[in-house]
Amino acid sequence: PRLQRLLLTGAAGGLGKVLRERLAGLAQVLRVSDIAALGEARGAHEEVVPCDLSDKQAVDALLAGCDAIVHLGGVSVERPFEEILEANIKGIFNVYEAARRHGVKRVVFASSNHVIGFYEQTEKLDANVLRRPDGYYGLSKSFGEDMAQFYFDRYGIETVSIRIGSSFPEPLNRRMMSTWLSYDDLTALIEKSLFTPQVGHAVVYGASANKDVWWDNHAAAKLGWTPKDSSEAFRAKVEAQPPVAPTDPNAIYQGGAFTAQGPFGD
Ligand code: NAI
Ligand code: 15L
Repeated sequence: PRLQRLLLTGAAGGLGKVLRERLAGLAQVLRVSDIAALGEARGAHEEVVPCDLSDKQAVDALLAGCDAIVHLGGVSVERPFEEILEANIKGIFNVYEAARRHGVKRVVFASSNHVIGFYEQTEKLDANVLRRPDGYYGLSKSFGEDMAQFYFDRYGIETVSIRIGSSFPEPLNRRMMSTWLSYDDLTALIEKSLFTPQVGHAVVYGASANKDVWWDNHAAAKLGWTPKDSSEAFRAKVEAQPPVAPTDPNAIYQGGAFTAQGPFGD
C-alpha cells in the first residue's frame, strides 16, 4: 500500500459504504469514521473511529496519525442552515485545522455540483466559473472549496475538490443522464486525487463520460483521470419515465430540484 493510514469520513453513507471496500488496498490502515453506526472493523487493516465532525477536539484526535483524508462526511442534501453549519461548515474547518496540526498533506474533498447549481443546463462550465450555489448545502461546499484554497496557500496542504455530479449505481432521472458518475469512475478519480503529485488546490467535476455533458473537465485530465463509463447504457430506462415539464427546475437548472428547496421553518 502507498499510504500508512488513510482516513475516510462519512464511511457509513451511500458513497462511504462503497469506498470503504474499494479504498482498502490503498493504505496499510483504513480508518473509517462517521456519526452513524459503522459496525465492527473488517479485519486488521481497519480502524473504526466514531466521530461528530462538528466536535473540534474529536476531529483533532481523529486525524492523528493519518497521512491523507477522503472527506465525505456531512449533510449531503439541502437542509436548514443550522444543520449544515454544524456538520459541513464547522466540520470542514475542524478537518483542516486538525490536518494542519497533524501534518496531513493531502485531502480529497467531496464537493458538489450544487456549488454551481444555479447555472442553466444549456451552459457549459469549466472549474473556474463564478460559483452560483443553489442552497445552504451548496454554500457549505463552496465554503469548503475556499477553505481548501486557503489551507493550501497558507499551509501547503494539498486538496482535490471533486464537484461530484450524481454518484449512484445508475442515473435515476433525465437530469442525471448528464450528471451521473459511476462508482468505478469515482473510485479511479479519488485514487488519482490522492496520488498525483503537486496538485495544489485542484477543482474538478466528477461526472462519467456522459453524452450530454455540461462541464468542461480539462482540469481533471491533469490528474491523469479519464472517465470510462457513460449514462448512455441507461438511456432507454430513464426515458421510459414520464416527461419532465419544461418549467420544472429539474429541466432548467444544473442543480435541479435543489434550486427550489426552502425556505425552512416559516
Ligand atoms: P450520505 O448522506 O449517504 O453520507 C454522508 C455521511 O456523513 C452519512 O453517513 C452521515 O451519517 C455522515 N455525517 C453527517 N453529519 C455528520 C457529522 N456531523 N459528523 C460525522 N458524520 C456525519 O451522502 P453520500 O451520497 O454518501 O455523499 C458523500 C459525500 O459526497 C457528501 O459529502 C456529499 O455531500 C458528497 N456528494 C455526493 C453526491 C452523490 O451523488 N452521492 C453528489 C455530490 C456530492
Ligand atoms: C448532491 O450533492 C447530493 O449529495 C446527492 O444526494 C445528489 O442529490 C446529487 O448532489 C445530485 O445533484 O444529483
